[in-house]
Amino acid sequence: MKNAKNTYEHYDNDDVDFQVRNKIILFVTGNFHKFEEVRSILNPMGIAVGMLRMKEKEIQSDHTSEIAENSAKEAYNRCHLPLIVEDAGLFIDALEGFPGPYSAYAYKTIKNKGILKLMENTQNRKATFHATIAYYNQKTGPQLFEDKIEGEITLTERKNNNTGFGFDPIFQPTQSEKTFAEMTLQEKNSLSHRAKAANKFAQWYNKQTI
Ligand code: ITT
Repeated sequence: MKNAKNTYEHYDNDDVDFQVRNKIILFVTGNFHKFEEVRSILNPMGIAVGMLRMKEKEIQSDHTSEIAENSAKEAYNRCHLPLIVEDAGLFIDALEGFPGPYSAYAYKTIKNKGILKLMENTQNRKATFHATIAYYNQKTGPQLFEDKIEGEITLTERKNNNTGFGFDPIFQPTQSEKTFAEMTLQEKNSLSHRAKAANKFAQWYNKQTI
């Protein structure tokens, strides 16, 4: 009993809070695919990550970095735990960067078929996926990690069963013969915008003494 009491005395609320805080990062997202992709990068690098569905209203901006930074601050102000958010977008050259920051809306409304329709007579199929991961905790404030992957919009949707999400069936990275939706999670993670940003984040995080 004495030991138990000592234990409680030792780990007062602040200590417990501190210890838990430094073991788990929350990924604030409503998208389970994104969570799975990021978790499969971070876990092997010793970073445990939990998914928190707490959708904030996103600001409008042309840059995924501004959206991610703002969302991270807003989410931190609500839950006061170390967290990441990620904002991604598909920027299509021939459509002047559309859907870019409007990717979620475009996917919900016109979907892949609508994008292919817009590109019907277009020779220039170049497109880039951008991702920004924003980390936030009280000590570091916002920290941003960005990357991108170039490729092209395919002529038709191509996918394997149960792999990929969103624009994956119409995006083929330059280095590959497959669309993202024809790849395994590991294959997508070896190339993707999100995986590269997650790697940058993990390398930075593992050097911190927070
Ligand atoms: P959050 O809750 O994390 O915001 P979301 O699905 O709204 O989830 P984003 O705003 O980052 O995510 O991305 C906008 C859309 O872009 C997303 O819904 C997908 O349709 C598409 N997208 C993003 N990353 C993608 C990827 O790796 N592969 C295919 N489509 C992707």
